[in-house]
Amino acid sequence: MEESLKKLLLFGTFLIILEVTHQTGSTYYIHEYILITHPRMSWTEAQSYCREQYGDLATISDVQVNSRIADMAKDWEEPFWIGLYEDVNSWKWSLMGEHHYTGVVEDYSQWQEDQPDNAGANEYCVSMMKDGFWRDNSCTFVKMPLICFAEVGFDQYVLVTEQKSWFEAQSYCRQHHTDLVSVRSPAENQELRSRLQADQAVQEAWIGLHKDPWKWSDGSSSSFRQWWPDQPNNENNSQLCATMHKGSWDNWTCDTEFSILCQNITEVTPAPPVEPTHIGQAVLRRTTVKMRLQTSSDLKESTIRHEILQQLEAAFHLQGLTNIKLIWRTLRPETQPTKTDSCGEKIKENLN
Ligand SMILES: [Ca+2]
Ligand SMILES: [Ca+2]
Repeated sequence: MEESLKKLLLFGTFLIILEVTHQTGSTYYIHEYILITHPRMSWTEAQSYCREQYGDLATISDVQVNSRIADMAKDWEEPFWIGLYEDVNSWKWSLMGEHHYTGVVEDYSQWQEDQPDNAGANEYCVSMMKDGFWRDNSCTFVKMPLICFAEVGFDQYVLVTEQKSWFEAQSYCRQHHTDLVSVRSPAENQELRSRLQADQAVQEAWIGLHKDPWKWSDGSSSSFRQWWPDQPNNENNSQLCATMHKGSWDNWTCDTEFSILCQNITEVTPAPPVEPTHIGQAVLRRTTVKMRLQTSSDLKESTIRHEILQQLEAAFHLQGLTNIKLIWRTLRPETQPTKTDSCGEKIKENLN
């Protein structure tokens, strides 16, 4: 790496721009990534800075872009913020449909104290315990019974005692009933709690609450991730923002001050080709015209020659040709071929 670029990395504001284009029809997008090494900022400050100065914090949407950015920043030893963050308030019910939630307490919840804690940074699905309180659990590693909701049938709550992961539970309920159960009110929570307490074998069961944890600052839906093997670990339940370092990602407390990676996306729509007009062609073309002038004036006089050009230009203006330039061109005097040139003599010799 050049010395000057190293200095820029250490003391300067930004590093380098990387361009990637995506084409849709004739429109394409130029993606620029800008690494700001100084000053260092919290993730929230970084987001504001990038939105003011460029477009947003960077979204890294595939392995090629990730490698190019890693390569661009290979001499920068510190982690830098990217646009990925964990949206802690993105809980939603598996069962969709507005009519199902009309007239109920908005965002009703019954979390156990200290929950949700996202232990191990992989708890994105929710269960109800025998005492009626909720906690977040791993959607894939933890298996337990489940409660389905049945829109039609004898009983709208169906306790299934088979041990399933949350995703298996969701599939089961959607296949055999309507969906995993939504808990919309204290009365409904109380009813479900009594169902759990009625079954001695059941300690805890999945309900329909879950979340898509990681989101991009620019709203992009890319699911590409490049975490280090032991990340994201959500140390102390406080690491909600993502950095990149040596090509892989880690989650950190968002208040930590790091360098930042911004992006700027420019939409380019090429203008349609313009058909040249007659006037345009005349302007662009240089034309030599031979003219026979009948005059008693001396055409070797420069004032006379200038006056003739002025009169010709005035005539063109009347025809609508305004952007033209006329100049005299000096021609070499024409020479008359002689009858005894070398070519003629050769022909004569051959004939003899
Ligand atoms: Ca938990
Ligand atoms: Ca971490």
